[in-house]
Amino acid sequence: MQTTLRHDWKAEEVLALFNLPFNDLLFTAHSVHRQHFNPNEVQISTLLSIKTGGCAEDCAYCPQSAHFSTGVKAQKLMGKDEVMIEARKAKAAGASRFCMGAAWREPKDRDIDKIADIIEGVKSLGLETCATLGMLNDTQAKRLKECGLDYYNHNLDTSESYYGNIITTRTYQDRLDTLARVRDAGMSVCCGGIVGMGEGISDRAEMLRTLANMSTHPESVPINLLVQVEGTPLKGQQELDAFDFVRAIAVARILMPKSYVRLSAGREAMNEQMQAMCYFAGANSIFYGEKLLTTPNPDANQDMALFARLGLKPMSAPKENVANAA
Ligand code: SAM
Ligand code: DTB
Ligand code: SF4
Repeated sequence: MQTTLRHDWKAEEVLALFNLPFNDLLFTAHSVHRQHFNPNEVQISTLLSIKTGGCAEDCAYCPQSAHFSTGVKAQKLMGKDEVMIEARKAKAAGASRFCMGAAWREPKDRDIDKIADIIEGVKSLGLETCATLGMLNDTQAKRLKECGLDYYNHNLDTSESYYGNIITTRTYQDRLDTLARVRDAGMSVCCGGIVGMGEGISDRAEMLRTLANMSTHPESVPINLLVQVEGTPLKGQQELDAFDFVRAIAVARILMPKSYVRLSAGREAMNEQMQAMCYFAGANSIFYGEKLLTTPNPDANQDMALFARLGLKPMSAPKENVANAA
């Protein structure tokens, strides 16, 4: 079976994939995965919150929003030296990419000056760099590209129709505009979303269809399982059926065959069998290290033990920083 990259998926087609019998869906996704990737390699990124909490936005899932009392202590932007210590540790632990997250609606220009210096430092260690700083204007996107930022993460989070239930302080179009600026500036795009927020299958299908119908697929597609944090409006949400999460990974793989699909937040709540199923369904990237931004992630040696049991290998050399053919 030969897959070509498509950008014209129809809503019914994507929904039909979600509704396939589980075995048919997994078989298709795994076959697509094998055509484009070594199925036994996983890309490893480490995440660091360089500016934590106190965020002006009201994203209903987020422990860092100033609208909710979650116990997250607000911290100002970290200094370069502190970030470099963490980046060196990430590299020594085997990460190929270092992702820096800031709880901002959007950065100020003076923040970008500091971030540019940090990015140059991290890059000098031979790590790929990724940042997620909120909305960007054109000038900011160009500056980040110039200082050597490889990836920019900005998620759609959910479908356009469900979006208003989750965030009211910025629009879906705002997100698409930032993503277009990142692409125009020549950076690779890391864009995905969250499942388990009470959305329906059609919302998951719609979100993945929006990503797949972009003129260039995001190089990296993080699929997060909602981490339910005390104090956020989504705490107490009905837990997602594990198979529905695996289905979302499989459909992302089929729709975006050459993209790295990241089994992102939520692994603490997944057993090893479920994670193994995600790798089979086409996930080939993870966040590695005991913390995501503010919530726990499995210990690195726990992940390495699972990799050993499954015969998976971390991808060592940065080799994904190549924009997909359109
Ligand atoms: N403030 C910037 C923004 O929103 O673009 C960057 C940081 S923000 C924390 C990055 C992403 O983390 C969000 O878009 C969301 O997809 C994910 N995220 C945040 N809280 C989460 C949670 N509780 N569970 C799963 N994913 C979460
Ligand atoms: C993404 O899609 N997930 C990451 C990263 N991009 C920035 C963040 C997950 C955050 C989970 C909640 C927390 O730790 O605060
Ligand atoms: Fe702020 Fe980002 Fe959290 Fe939304 S997801 S509240 S923008 S840190």
